[in-house]
Amino acid sequence: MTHEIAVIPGDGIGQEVTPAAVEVLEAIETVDFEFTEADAGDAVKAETGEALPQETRDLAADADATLFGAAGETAADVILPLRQVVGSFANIRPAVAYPGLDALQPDTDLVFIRENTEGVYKGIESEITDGVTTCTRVITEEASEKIAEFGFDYAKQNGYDVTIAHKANVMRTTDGLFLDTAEAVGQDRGAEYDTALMDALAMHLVQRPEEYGVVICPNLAGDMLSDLAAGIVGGLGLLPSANVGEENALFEPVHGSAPDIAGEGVANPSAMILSAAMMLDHFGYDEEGDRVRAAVESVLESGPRTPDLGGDASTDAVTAAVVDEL
Ligand code: GGG
Repeated sequence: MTHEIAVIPGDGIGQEVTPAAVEVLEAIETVDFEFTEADAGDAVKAETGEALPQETRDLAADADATLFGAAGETAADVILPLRQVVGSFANIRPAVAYPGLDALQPDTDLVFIRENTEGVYKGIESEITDGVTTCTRVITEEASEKIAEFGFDYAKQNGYDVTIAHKANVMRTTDGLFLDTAEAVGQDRGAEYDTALMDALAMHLVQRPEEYGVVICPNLAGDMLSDLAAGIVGGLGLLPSANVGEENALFEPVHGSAPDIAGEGVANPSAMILSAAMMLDHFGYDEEGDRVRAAVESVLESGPRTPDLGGDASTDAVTAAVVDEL
């Protein structure tokens, strides 16, 4: 069976790490992919006036899955609509400390299960008068229940404890609903779980991440806490993600376009390659997904490494080493 994959490199280092993931997937002889590339992002907007052309939307909608690189200034016009195009309601973001790397917290093994459709990322903003702006935060029972069910299922299947992150002491109505709904899901299942105020949780994740496993969070909190977790495991070059829907999915690194290093050929491809491994899992190729993760882990441990991890290797050299390991 051939899987049709939409490949959308996007901006900045997305142009460098996305081909790396495709190269790794092409090296797996037991799975057949057909890759079709499309444009999105700042550069295509500058050229055509549109950050997400209709043909790119259509490609992602019709594909079996999408590999996405990175969004820059046009993130709100690119990655948020793309997540809608694939019907994604959950963003899975694992943050793992790999052996041999100089992680601030070497015992970290976290998975953020981020609500992917609402919160402040609903994009309802306005300037009501000169110098006064508003943002409407949308939290619904339906979306909160769906992400909590997904999070509790994921934790059970993968052997993690559950923490529900919220700020219901301040955002009483919106996060009150998120918290009550997620707790009800846990109680219905007779599952054990903890709840945590997301500001205190940010500190505890830095100090003692080993006490946490799956963290179910509202949208913005999931985006921020996962970047924080990247900081304790060695940087954003290490965190993959899966945007999961009922029938379609999109896989992307947690990092953005990194304009400071874009074009230099030194971006760490690990997050993008690990996102491709999550895509293999998604299609049921668990053994192949594990092989890719093992190859990345081995290269992270023994090198070559890109400059973000203290090395001087290029993106291409790291990718070639991962392919060799495979
Ligand atoms: N590949 C991830 C990416 O491009 N991130 C840029 C960004 O701003 N993302 C916002 C989000 O993940 O919601």
